[in-house]
Amino acid sequence: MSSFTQFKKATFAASSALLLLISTVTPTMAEISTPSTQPASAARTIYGSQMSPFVLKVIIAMAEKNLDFKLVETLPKKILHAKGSAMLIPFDNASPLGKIPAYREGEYGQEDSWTIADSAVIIAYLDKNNPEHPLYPTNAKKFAETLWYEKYGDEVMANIIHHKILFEQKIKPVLFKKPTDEKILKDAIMELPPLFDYLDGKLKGKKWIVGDDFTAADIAIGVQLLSLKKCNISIDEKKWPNLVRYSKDLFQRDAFKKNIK
Ligand SMILES: N[C@@H](CCC(=O)N[C@@H](CS)C(=O)NCC(=O)O)C(=O)O
Repeated sequence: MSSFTQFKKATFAASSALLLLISTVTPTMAEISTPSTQPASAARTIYGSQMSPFVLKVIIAMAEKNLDFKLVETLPKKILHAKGSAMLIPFDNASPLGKIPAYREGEYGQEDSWTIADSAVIIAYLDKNNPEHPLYPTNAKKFAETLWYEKYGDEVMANIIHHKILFEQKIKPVLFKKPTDEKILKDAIMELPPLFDYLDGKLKGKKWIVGDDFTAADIAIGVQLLSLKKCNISIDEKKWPNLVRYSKDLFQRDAFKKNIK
């Protein structure tokens, strides 16, 4: 490993540790910088909170690609408004829908500053602009499969795991100081087996979800599996052995390990 790569890894590790600390101390807003080796025009900023699996997707993708970034800690516009908190102007400027994550390159207010939103779009851009450690295959069919499984993670899995399970068990009590609705939680857990059946079947004989290469799809599925782990929901190895093996392999990757609290 080159000393440059080691330096980048070290700065990322330091930023992750800081980020962890700050998100524990103040869940609303903070700004953390990683010492960057890049010109100011290329400085990367992510707006969001690690509580969000979509933000985590981008953070993990950047770790996989050894890219430096600065996280500006913020909740989505809707939640800030509900809590009577102000929205950061640069975040407002970067996120047309007020959702997290949003991404900026360059400094807010500078002429060459550029923004884009949505985790899948941000990762696709980063991958195209930084070809080392690719997250999207060049083969057309594998590329399409990556897009499909990324969508499956972001939409099908997130609709149950993020919007119902993680929200009821973690987000609602912490952010809104409201009790978990146990019926919603229980019903959502009952919705998981068909998802596990599908993924387990697709993983048979494969290392990663589209084959031998780790892709953005594994990150999208992985962050949802990570949410289940945070909620102490385990996957039955007897019923879904391929999915359990895959989860273990995912969580062993450095980029995931750094973000498992
Ligand atoms: N498809 C988007 C989804 C982002 C998203 O829904 N983020 C949530 C936080 S986990 C959010 O900002 N919700 C606020 C809202 O829906 O207004 C992505 O992948 O970035």
